[in-house]
Amino acid sequence: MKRLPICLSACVNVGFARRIVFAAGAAALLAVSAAWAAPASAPIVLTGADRRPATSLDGDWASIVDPYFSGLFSFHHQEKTNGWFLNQKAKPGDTFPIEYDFSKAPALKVPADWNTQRESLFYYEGPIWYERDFTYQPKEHTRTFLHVGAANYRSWFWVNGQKVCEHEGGYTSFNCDVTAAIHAGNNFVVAAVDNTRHEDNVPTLETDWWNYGGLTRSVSLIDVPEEFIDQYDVHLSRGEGSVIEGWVQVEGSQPGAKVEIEIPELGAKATAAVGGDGRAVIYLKATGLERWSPEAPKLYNVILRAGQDAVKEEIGFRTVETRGTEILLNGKPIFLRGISIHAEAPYRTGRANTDKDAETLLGWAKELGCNFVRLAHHPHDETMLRAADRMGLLVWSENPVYWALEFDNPKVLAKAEQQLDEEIGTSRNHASIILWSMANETPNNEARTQFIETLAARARSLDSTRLITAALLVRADGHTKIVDDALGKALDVIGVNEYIGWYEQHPETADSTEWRIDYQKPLIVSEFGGGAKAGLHGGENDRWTEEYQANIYRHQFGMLNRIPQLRGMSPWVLMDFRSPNRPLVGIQDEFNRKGLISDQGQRKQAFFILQKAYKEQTVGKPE
Ligand code: GCB
Repeated sequence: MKRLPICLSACVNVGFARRIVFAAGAAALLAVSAAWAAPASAPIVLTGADRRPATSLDGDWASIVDPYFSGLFSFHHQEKTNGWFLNQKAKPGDTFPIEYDFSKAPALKVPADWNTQRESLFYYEGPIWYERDFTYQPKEHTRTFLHVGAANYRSWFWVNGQKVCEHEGGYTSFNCDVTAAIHAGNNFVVAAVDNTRHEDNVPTLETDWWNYGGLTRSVSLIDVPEEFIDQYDVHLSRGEGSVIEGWVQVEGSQPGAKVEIEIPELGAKATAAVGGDGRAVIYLKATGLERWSPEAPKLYNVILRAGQDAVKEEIGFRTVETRGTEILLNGKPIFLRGISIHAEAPYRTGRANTDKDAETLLGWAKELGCNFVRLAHHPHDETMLRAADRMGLLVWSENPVYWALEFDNPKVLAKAEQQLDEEIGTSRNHASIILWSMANETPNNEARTQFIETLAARARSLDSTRLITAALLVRADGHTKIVDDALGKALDVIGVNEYIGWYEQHPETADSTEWRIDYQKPLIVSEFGGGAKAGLHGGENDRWTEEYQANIYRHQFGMLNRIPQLRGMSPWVLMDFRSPNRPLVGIQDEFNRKGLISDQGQRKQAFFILQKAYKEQTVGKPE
């Protein structure tokens, strides 16, 4: 199916024919937004983009800090036609001044947040411009995408002065079609990235993590043939023994075009024809298939072919479902021994985005005895998911619907939907992901419930093979914790956060706490814990000491074991992480200290308490 031009729902691709008008002085300050072409079709996702040959644009980019966004907006706040995206150089005889020069501007590294690169940017919230020169040799009959791993929060991209896209949402990847803008030889790409928080963003003004800005994940150029594999979903059928099913979405194809799937190790191969919607439905008998599990995280090389295009993937095959209050992995009840993880980089701080970050964080989770991680509070870098697949860790993947969004604002719903589409579209082939989480600690009201029910229905329609969850708030009546949030109806697995012994009462209060859960569904206690500064010691009742935190953990296990439908837990949190809400000098110093491990890798006492409980399986039971 031919779909041109292609862009994201929030990524507005400018029509191919549009030309930048070079003009001088105030006359150039024309509003151009109105001239933009609306997105003509569904966005390009490029599932498995990290598996495709690519030209990396990582490294040093020239940067200009632009707090008033004067590189894009005129003094009367109209969008400029001669903004800094033109990357102009002053020439003798110019009739107007060029007040910026990327060639003299200091560098920022990509991929990385800007906050931890330059002291003056530590608290910065606003727009920053990036520019990078590159040489390129476009090939005939190919399309070229600028693939952006993530840009927090809003971003604009131009190639050789021509606008190629805009995107909103800081934690998902997107693709700008640059085919018409790129040429043989020297090229340049300019990006403006703005991490200003707004009430109608997803997430909104308030969060409990650092608002790291910038091109925080890798940027590359990906060439594909005119007919190419955009998205695919390859998974084990729940129903039949060893049947692999799913679909492949081919862009630029004609109905009837052939798609092939091959798993060489199993000697399995099948072909399917693309339908009128560009999608080929896969059905492949895979006799002798070894299932993926935390104990044996077997991955197979899977090759997908369509016309001249091919993607070589590594995919694990497993099933996940619920039966009453049980969670079944490959048909067997499982208890999720988990830990929550923020995308904070170990040792260096900043946004986690490398293989090494992923291996360190997930290595610690393994050391703890986990078979499960909650990747909070937004989609993490693909490197985390690849590592979880390899290391055998089950994953709760979360969209950034956090605390109190503007739930009655349809535009906010559209933003959340777009981010959910991107999350599922890009990460749906990871065996590790078993849960899509729709939200964290949202207020219990009708607008909220409707909003998240809409998201849950969308997630199910995009992917019926996984379970839907959300981390709910709990109310209390005396010593009884009550889970009756209306949102529970829309979930397959109920997540609940509680902070007995930290935000309420004392660690021992857990001993006499009972739970009333109004849903006969599996329950995960998705957060509990308390803060401790690594190396600070004292009595069990001295807040901020390792002993106090350890005491919270000790008292939780008995209570958790009294919840009949408890099927998992992911205490808060693996490692200390930066948050501006945590200014307590000498203790927090702008870190949330609820980590079991400090940001410098020191294990706190509670780490060993939880490790023992997990290794000896004294907490939790699968059925
Ligand atoms: C929560 C939030 C999490 C916070 C944590 C805390 O309930 O879900 O984002 O960081 O509590 O430390 O207060």
